[in-house]
Amino acid sequence: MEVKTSLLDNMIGVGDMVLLEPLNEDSFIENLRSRFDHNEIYTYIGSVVISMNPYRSLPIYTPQKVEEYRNRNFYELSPHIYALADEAYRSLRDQDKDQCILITGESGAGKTEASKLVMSYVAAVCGKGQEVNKVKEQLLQSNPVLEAFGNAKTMRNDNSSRFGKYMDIEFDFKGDPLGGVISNYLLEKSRVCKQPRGERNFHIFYQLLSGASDDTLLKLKLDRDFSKYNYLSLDSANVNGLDDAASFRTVRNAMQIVGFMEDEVQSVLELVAAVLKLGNIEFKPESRVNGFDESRVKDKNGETTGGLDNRAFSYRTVEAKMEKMSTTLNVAQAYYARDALAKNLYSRLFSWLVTRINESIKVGPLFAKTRHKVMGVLDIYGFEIFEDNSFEQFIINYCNEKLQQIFIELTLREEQEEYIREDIEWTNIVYFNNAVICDLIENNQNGILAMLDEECLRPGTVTDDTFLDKLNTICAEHQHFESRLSKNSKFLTDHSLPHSCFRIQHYAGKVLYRVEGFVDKNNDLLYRDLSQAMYKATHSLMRQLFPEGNPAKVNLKRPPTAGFQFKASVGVLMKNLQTKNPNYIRCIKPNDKKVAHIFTDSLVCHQVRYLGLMENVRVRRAGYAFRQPYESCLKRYKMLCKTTWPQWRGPARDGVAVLLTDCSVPTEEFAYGRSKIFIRNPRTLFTLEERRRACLEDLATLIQKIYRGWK
Ligand code: AD9
Ligand code: MG
Repeated sequence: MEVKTSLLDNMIGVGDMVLLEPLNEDSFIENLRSRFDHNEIYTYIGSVVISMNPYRSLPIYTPQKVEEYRNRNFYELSPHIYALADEAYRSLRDQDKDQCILITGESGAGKTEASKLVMSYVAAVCGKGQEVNKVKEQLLQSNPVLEAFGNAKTMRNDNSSRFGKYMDIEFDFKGDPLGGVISNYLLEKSRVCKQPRGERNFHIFYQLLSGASDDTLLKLKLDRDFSKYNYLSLDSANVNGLDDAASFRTVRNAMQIVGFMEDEVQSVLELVAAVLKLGNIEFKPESRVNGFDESRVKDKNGETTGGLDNRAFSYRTVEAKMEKMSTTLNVAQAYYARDALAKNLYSRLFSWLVTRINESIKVGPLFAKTRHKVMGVLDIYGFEIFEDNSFEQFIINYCNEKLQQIFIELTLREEQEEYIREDIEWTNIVYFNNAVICDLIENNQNGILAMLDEECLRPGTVTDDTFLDKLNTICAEHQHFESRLSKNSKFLTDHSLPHSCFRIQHYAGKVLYRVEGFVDKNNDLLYRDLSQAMYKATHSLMRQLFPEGNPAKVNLKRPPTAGFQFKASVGVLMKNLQTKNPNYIRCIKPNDKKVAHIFTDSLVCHQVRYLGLMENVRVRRAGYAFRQPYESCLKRYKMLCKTTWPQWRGPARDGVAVLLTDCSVPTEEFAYGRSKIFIRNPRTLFTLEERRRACLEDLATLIQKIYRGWK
């Protein structure tokens, strides 16, 4: 039987890099380019999908496309993210394997869009019925809500995720969605008070001011004019292609679908307004009291703080050994306290939103106890290199290192180890393993995060510089670490490294980090007076967000640092991912200008290199595209030959041998492992699948005939 695979025929370039001839970096990039030029933005490396950001909407996500890809084999049609989504969904439904979709790539490469495409595809093909549709709608509508509060315009991306998100979608045994759970990772809250040049605050602020009715703004005591608010950057307040007012309506609508009550929405908007107003509080120096400077709120119209006890900004109470001491804050400290409060208020509001959404989308009590099949979708902030990089970039890039590590573990290392385990002849492929960089950051004894924590907890004067000194002495020998004291010259290409900086050679490139603010951001402390003032507020959601402000619940224990919490939650995430079958989408950004039609070779090449895509193809090529335990292989295809059908008596391995000979599969196409059969070319598998399908159809027709005969 002649079977066509779309990976080779009638195609621009080759659809699967595994089939590329000759294979080298130039031909790889050229293949991506020619496909991109013809709107073919997806290309495979075996089962990995490479996705090029087209920066314009393509007509390839229509309901017809969904139908086209539905229940089709991965290699049957031209490469598409839908094929990956379909494959993942079907293995989950039919083979009972939990799946995860891992989407990586740098900022602006298309991860968030990809995650939404996967979710909408799965929603389109799974289950039907009123209840199920409601669940789907709620899961999908959680996206606009979280994006409004957690995304912002940055230099790299007009809709950049400033938080990490992992969503488990849960299905019942039939593959109908039951609900989901979202986990969020460290929101970049420094953005609330200050944004780098050319960037904006979180979308919701602009959306609220542009899109809310006059009446709502009046109630919130807000002005439509962005320029009235210190926390809103003005040079880039309006972004081409973003309609804040329309987005506001979308977000309100989405909140309603997700299940927010009207008074909850109101409360949320009140707190968003409170953050804006906090930013407008100003302080003036007051006379010196007992020899100390003291600050007072300059409250122009008496409304900026909306009932908040202003004294919270003027004093700080320290409790030690049952004693309470009040110290006054000077003007700089008062501003610091104000900003700390705004950042905390906003990020706690964000976490509350996630919790609230989870309440709505969680699996109903009727199903809570039965086993669910789970599909996890991970969409985090992408790797970032700015001119000035701070604690936030450090955390974001650490997270990306961990994901790269998972990719290496599961695709490169695991693949090679399997050949050894199965005793299949194999030439080793050399690849860069970034485990050393992960270790530099997260090692419990002398990793950068541990040293930062040590500094934060150490008594005495702790500054960013003492932290850097510590790094300089301990990490100076590390081959991926650079500082002025660095003894390792391998990566030290210039001696112009500023005093207050260190540099890490990440898997995706070198990043210079400025230590200013590291200690403070890691400490993430809020003066207790402020929490208490918040707790005293009449606003019930506000009180709820600052439970530690409850005087009855004074806890002298220090909360864990931001770095510690992040590391712990990333650790849990990695463990979770490892229990699932991974599906990879590797996103690539074609240019730095956020525009369509431009493909910058050097930029693409850099990403192809650091994502390890060439190594990925080599491992795939040197090896076998498909493998299956003998028993499963025999069970699935035994109908294709007379000898093994209907019951093979004997070892499964021998049965598979008979099967492959009967099906005339050339001997160079497969290899026998200890427990599995290895098949080299996806085409072979595809041919078997096609034949099986034809066989089943014949069988069905036969049964119908017999049935009719009986009648
Ligand atoms: V970041 O790490 O969160 O800063 P992402 O998530 O990788 O980044 P995102 O998905 O937000 O990038 O994509 C950036 C922009 O590229 C989107 O806002 C779209 O305008 C554009 N994009 C990305 N993928 C597609 C696509 N498949 N079709 C059309 C796309 N446009
Ligand atoms: Mg994103």
